[in-house]
Amino acid sequence: MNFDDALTWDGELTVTRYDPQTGAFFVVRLHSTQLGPAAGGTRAVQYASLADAIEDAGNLAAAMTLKMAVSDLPMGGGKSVIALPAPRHEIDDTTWARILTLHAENIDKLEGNYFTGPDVNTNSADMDALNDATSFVFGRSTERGGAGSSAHNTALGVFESLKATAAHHQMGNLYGLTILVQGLGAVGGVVADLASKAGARLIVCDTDAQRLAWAEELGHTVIGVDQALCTPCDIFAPCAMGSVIDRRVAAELPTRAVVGAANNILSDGHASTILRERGILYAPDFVTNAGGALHLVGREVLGWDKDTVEQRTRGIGDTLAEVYAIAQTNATTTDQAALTLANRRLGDARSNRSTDR
Ligand code: NAD
Ligand code: PPY
Repeated sequence: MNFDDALTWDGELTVTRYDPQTGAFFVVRLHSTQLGPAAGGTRAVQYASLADAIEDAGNLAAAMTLKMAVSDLPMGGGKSVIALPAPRHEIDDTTWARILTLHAENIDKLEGNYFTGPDVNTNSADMDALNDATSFVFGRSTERGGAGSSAHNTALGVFESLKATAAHHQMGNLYGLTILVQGLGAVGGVVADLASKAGARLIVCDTDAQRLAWAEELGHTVIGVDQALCTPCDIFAPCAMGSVIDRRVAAELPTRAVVGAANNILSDGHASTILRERGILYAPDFVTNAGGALHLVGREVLGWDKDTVEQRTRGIGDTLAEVYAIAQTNATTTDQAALTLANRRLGDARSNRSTDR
């Protein structure tokens, strides 16, 4: 086991558990409870090593802290990772049910300091199953009284971010722009749809042939997944997985802007500097993909109706414009500017607490 991450991570708590019966390894990481209980989804994927799973959970939990802070939501940041013994589609129903039962136990033991929700490979039906054994779950099905899938709202926030980015970067509106969407899943599919209706020309890729057939029927240009980082476009929209842009990719990506749904798009602290030097406008992911958090926390914690959730999600475009303005004023990367905005809120919470005493 590599302990480097444990020694350098700046979060509050890491919980791990191994289940020999299924081979699943559970990681729950609470990065911050400063603004409220930590919240963030449960991701169930295979990892090359347990150390990778722990590190991924830590990076994702830290991003949740920033997402909640920039979105003005009264929650902290956390995330669960279930490192699976096989690809999700190869895991049978009985094994999956046991994995969810054990994970519900993990969450329940945290006694409300952490709320989970859907993430990669978990959905509202899985949240219903978790809810059989713990109440600290967002995103149950609407039939079970939950907020349901957050994907549509996440896509709406990404769409607003595309518009705000085009406007700021002298590209006008989306009409006639070429947008490359990597990943046509629950979020990327809707992003492509909204952008296409706004007059953009879509280039798309996915590993799933069914999704590509649907895209072709709609008249989008389909490319191979290995072409995603070398096909020229006006805006690159990563909506599949994170860590797609390291410093090498940043130096060559043939685009004018990056706006996506994926968490932790940049795998490397230096990538944002290189993008900036090349004049590529990067929309920080924890700002653009906050529509899911606004939906789940808005509906289930703050009692917002659908219109309020939509109005707040459309406001993501204004938050992004503020980030771009800070970056210009401070002559920093947009990533640094978004951190400044998030830390302002985290700092306000700290100073409010000390004046309360
Ligand atoms: P999803 O699983 O529905 O979609 C992902 C899609 O990407 C699938 O169609 C998959 O086949 C495709 N894909 C996988 N590997 C690929 C590759 N190498 N190249 C191209 N396509 C590939 O997931 P989703 O809910 O649409 O989420 C997409 C991303 O957005 C994830 O990174 C997720 O963490 C992030 N995100 C989602 C939400 C939400 O509300 N769903 C909120 C915040 C962030
Ligand atoms: C994310 O937005 O990345 C999530 O993990 C979804 C989420 C948001 C807020 C609470 C729980 C899950």
